[in-house]
Amino acid sequence: MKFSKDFLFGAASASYQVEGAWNEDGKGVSNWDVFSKIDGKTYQETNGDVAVDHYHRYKEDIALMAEMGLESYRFSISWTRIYPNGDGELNQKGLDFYNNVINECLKYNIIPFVTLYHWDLPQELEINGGWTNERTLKAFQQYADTCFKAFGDRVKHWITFNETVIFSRHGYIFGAHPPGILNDFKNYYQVLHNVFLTHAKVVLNFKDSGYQGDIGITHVFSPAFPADDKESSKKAAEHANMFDTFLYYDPILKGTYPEYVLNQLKEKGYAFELSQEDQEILLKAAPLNDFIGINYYQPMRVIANDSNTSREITRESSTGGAGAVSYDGVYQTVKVPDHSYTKWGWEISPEALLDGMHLLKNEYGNIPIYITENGLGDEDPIVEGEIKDAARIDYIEKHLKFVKKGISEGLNIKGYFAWSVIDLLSWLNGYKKQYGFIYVDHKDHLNRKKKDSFYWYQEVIATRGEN
Ligand code: BGP
Repeated sequence: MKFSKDFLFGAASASYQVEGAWNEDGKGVSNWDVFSKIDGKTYQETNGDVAVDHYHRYKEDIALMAEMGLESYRFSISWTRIYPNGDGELNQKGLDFYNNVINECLKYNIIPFVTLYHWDLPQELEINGGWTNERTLKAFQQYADTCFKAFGDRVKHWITFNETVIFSRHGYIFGAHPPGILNDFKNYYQVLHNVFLTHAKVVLNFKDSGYQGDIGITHVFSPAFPADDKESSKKAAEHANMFDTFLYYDPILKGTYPEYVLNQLKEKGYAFELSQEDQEILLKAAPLNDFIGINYYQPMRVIANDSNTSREITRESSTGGAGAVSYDGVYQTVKVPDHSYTKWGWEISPEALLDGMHLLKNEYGNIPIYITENGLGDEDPIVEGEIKDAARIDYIEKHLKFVKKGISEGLNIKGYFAWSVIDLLSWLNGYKKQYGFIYVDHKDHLNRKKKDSFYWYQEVIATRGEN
């Protein structure tokens, strides 16, 4: 079986991770521009000031994407290029840059798949409370509308937010993302809700204003499975899915929150403000989502957690990725000895992607799914100047096989975006954790070089994944 003509083969990036040019052409300062320079705040050896200089080299990069045969490029817009302070004055040069990127994609028939928010919040908004402040919620709606007006004649695929849960959890519980706060569960849940509500308002505006195209959100996707055969682990997996999947997918796709989680939060004193009006907005927007984007790297393997004492969650636990989550008295994630893991301890399980997507279908019906990120973070071997990333090829090949299987089983999967199109800045690991099809030589003027996986993906796209 081949992938159909309509299935989109893509690859992704995000503004802070690739662009650089952090203070050029009128761009304002983002929370990451500040946070990544605070000593001890991140694990990275460096920051995104220059990143891989995509801002100046987008033409070269998009030409390489075209050579690879890429059908769609998922990238994000840096809010502070458009509105340097988040709201207030508009920066024409920022609009010009993204107009150029979009036009360059279209020149090669590459479909631009645009994320409005991939974590780089204007610092002016961050210091005034970030996503806990109504001003940010309003500013985002204005920024989104500006983008729809400016680019909507050519952009037909919009993602409002990338991985709400990761930037909220890392920002308010792990302290590993801005604003760098530890263990503030109350604000973590409040921020989640504020962002879902903002998403709903943006979707309603998009549809009411008659903009043409598809709009959705991208969530991290780490479906939970029992780590062993114990009944208690099965129960723990059900609960983990409520906390770590349905809590995010329900408000978007059903317009409600899972009762079980709301009750748990009430008991622990973490309940967030949820007005009648908010609930009506969520309910109204839910059926208007055109797709759901899922970023899949690994599942969670869980067992019960009976502890009632609050475990301190630190930045150490956040580097383990989604697998390192635990909720006291409910569940905890564990490593399973005979499963395979990446160098960074992320489990490799293409089967769990398929099982997880069936879980989504059972819960939400057959809403179109785009896999908006999936890929292998590795330190790629260089042999005589060639980048021999066989492990990445193996990883993506296996995941695509299960995507294909999912389609044959009736899942409505519309496209696959590998993370990432080019080597870029990993939020917590600097430049040494590589994901790209294109290598960037940090010792030699950021020169680009095609990896083995570049040629492999080119062949996959050309043959529509026949092999
Ligand atoms: C996702 C983010 C991406 C990317 C990816 C890999 O959560 O949306 O921006 O960074 O994870 O993560 P990491 O770089 O930490 O390995």
